[in-house]
Amino acid sequence: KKQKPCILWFTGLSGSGKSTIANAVESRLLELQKHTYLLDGDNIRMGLNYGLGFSDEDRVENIRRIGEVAKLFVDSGLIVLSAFISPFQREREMVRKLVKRDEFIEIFIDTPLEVCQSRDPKGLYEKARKGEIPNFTGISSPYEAPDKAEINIKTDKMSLEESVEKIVTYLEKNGYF
Ligand code: GGZ
Repeated sequence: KKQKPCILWFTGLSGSGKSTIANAVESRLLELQKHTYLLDGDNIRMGLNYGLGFSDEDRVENIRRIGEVAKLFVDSGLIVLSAFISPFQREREMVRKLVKRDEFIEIFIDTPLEVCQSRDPKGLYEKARKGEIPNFTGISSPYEAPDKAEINIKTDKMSLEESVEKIVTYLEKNGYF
């Protein structure tokens, strides 16, 4: 089935729902017989970027490498899904410029910090508040929200199904398939 390659760049706080939504979008795309690849902490921070931590410098390098890998997959014709906090506007813009204009689709998983903190699925926010995790995004390290993301998802106002629908509809309407 025809498809136009692109990067679906998810950004948002820890616990915002990036991975959950990216995984659900990928499942939906596979049902539609699209060819995809999902980049996330499990396959990147454990491998290619093993050894990088959470200082500003390491996060910049993390995102730079992910951007370059995403570009390679776009060259190979895939719809790439990338699910990292990617807290800095500057690096997200850097990745945007690596590919053609319509090949970078920024998706802001806009979940308020308070909601992420109350979800706290891995107990990381609690640890961060106690000072046990340094440079924790939203607590002791900044998150720069996008101001012109192609797609905004408010997870406290939309279900997972609605979020997936919004993203897939955007791709259909804009001629990606
Ligand atoms: C933020 C951290 C930190 C610190 C470990 N700050 O909820 P998670 O666990 O599964 O997702 C978070 C993940 C963030 O890694 P990214 O590669 O997406 O970050 S970035 O784009 O900023 O490079 C969290 C865990 O790693 N984690 N320490 N200090 N998140």
